[in-house]
Amino acid sequence: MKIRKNIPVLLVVDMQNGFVEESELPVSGGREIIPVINRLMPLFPVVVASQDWHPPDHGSFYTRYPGAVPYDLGSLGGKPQVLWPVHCVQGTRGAAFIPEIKSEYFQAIIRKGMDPEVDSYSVFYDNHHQNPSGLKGYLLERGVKVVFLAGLAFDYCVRYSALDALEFTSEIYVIEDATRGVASSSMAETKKEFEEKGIRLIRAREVESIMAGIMSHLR
Ligand code: VGL
Ligand code: ZN
Repeated sequence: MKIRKNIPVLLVVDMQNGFVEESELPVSGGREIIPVINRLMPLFPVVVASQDWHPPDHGSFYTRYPGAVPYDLGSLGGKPQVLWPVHCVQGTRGAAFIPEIKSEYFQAIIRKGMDPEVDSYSVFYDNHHQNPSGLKGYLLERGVKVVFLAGLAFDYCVRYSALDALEFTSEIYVIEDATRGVASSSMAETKKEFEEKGIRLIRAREVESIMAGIMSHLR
């Protein structure tokens, strides 16, 4: 039997119409990372995408709270909750993958945020850390030990997915020119937390050389 080790995955987080400029929950510079991610995907033996996939009455939407405006801080299920604009509603254009992203490289797609009573930033768990998506088991069964992350948004779904990946590996790389964030304050907070937890920020051009090193050990 071939012993597989250190298999790397590229997690492509929420590259959906709803998160690009002038869209539902706009992330500035979101479109700029499309070609970067398209260039990176073919380098990876495992590529998994996530898709924010909310019901129309999701509890993270400001529209559920009379008098609220988008980006207010509210609460949901007893936890602080940013009240987001309505975004990524199941089956709508906002929820669909950005047409320019080469989704043919996605080997698996994990949808999240379906439960109206809890938000789900991480691709691995809901925000209460109660319901797993199954992605951890999928990756472990495929021998994945190194996690690279790209996509939207750096300070929310990329952040919490990277932190949850610490459960099964300490080799986590967030590709800084293949991600964009919602707000500068939470982006600064994210960078600080990544530094404290040993999650590394790298550039797309460094990925190639790191991957060459990893893949040479796999042969
Ligand atoms: C996201 C806020 C709400 C994300 C999803 O993909 O980062 N952010 N839903
Ligand atoms: Zn969402």
